[in-house]
Amino acid sequence: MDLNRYPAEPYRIKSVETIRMNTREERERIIRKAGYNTFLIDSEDVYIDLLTDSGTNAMSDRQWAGMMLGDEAYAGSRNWHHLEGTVRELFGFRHVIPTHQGRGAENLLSRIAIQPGQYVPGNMYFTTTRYHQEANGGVFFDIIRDEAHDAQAELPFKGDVDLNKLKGLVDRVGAGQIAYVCVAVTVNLAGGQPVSMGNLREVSRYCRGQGIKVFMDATRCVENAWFIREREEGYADKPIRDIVLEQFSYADGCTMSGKKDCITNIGGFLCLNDESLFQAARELVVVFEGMPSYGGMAGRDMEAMAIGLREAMQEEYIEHRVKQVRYLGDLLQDAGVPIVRPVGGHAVFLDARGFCPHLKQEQLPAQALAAAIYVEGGVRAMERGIVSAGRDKVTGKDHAPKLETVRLTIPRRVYTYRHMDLVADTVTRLFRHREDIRGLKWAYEPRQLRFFTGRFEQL
Ligand code: PLI
Repeated sequence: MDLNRYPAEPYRIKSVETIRMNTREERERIIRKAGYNTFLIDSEDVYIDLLTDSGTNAMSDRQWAGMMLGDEAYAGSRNWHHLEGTVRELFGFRHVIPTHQGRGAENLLSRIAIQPGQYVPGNMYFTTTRYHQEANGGVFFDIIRDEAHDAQAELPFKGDVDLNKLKGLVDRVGAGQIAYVCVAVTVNLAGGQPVSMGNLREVSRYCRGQGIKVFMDATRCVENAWFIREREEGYADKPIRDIVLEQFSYADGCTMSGKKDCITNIGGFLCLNDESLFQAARELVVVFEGMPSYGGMAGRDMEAMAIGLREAMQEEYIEHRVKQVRYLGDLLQDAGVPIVRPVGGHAVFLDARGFCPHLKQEQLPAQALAAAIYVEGGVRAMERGIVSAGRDKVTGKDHAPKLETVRLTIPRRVYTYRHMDLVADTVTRLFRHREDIRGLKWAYEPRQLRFFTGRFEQL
């Protein structure tokens, strides 16, 4: 194996959790009982769990040691001061508001920064982000470059904002009708695709000129920084933490799911520079999350998050992280399996349209493919297509995204390269008899974020 292309783990294993493969017959019964929704399968019934990289991370010995230093006071916990100081130092924002996870921060930001009827332009939607924007009267408007919707377009920064789309919207509706611009680094549903520093700079310059605020979805900001260093001129020798800091210098604040790039199992926060927005968020956090010094987290969780965020910026960690994901992508690509190119930071996305050309989008090919992967080899993946996209709030019609994908999401520091071999083997075997995959129809469709708990039947 080429150790530069696929570096060895920069950690050794101190504690293990046993996993077990069940039989195909068992898995056929389990997936039927779960309504063909991988979210509804019990963890014990899964061999390799690639449902999400959210909260599924392995913490370090230092984080676990930090858990023992939890100061569980209701107010003014010392772990809060540690977390607040760490985020200010590493992200560069003036104010930090803790929340129980990322969507808690999205809820607060949407409530304080959106007036009903205002637009919220963003580089592709994310499920919970758009939910909170719309629940507060906002209208999501997609400003990602066109190629992000094309699984095969091989570009270094497929997550970039198309500035002409943003300018076109501002010219049409006026800057006063824009709540703020939301830029995700990286873009989850485009395949974990990064945004270039040049693009962040341009968006910031334009928005500042128009008096429009920019908030970043910082959830995978360290992975984004790694791609900037790998691909953008002038960054090859810059430390990751400097790149992260520069990214945020182009924003007025951010929402963060600590469950990803803080390498923890729970937690999040909202960052703001503006004083009046900060006051508004402080007033609201006590309603939805808890005191402004814990925001729904235990003291020990805040300690683990402060330590984890610093660990995420260690060079060896982030290089191994991104390249392990790439390893799985390369295996699948070499086997001829259609995947979203290039491989992003946290997951390999299978192109379900290419994998199941015999299924139409209304037959829910990605949902069916995720279920079939589980049956084939006990590997749990997630649908990221028409089911996740939900319905248009006004017309009630299904959003029909161009990208119909299944996400194989790699938890941080949890699995080895050999596990990736097994996943690739499972998916490749299924690919050889892909015409056996049957489409699905809804049996129960929840009204909000329907992918989490929806149920299906085979056609
Ligand atoms: O799951 P939360 O509430 O901590 O974070 C919400 C959230 C916000 N932004 C982005 C880009 C996300 O990916 C995200 C959560 N993602 C999940 C759960 C995932 O499986 O991708």
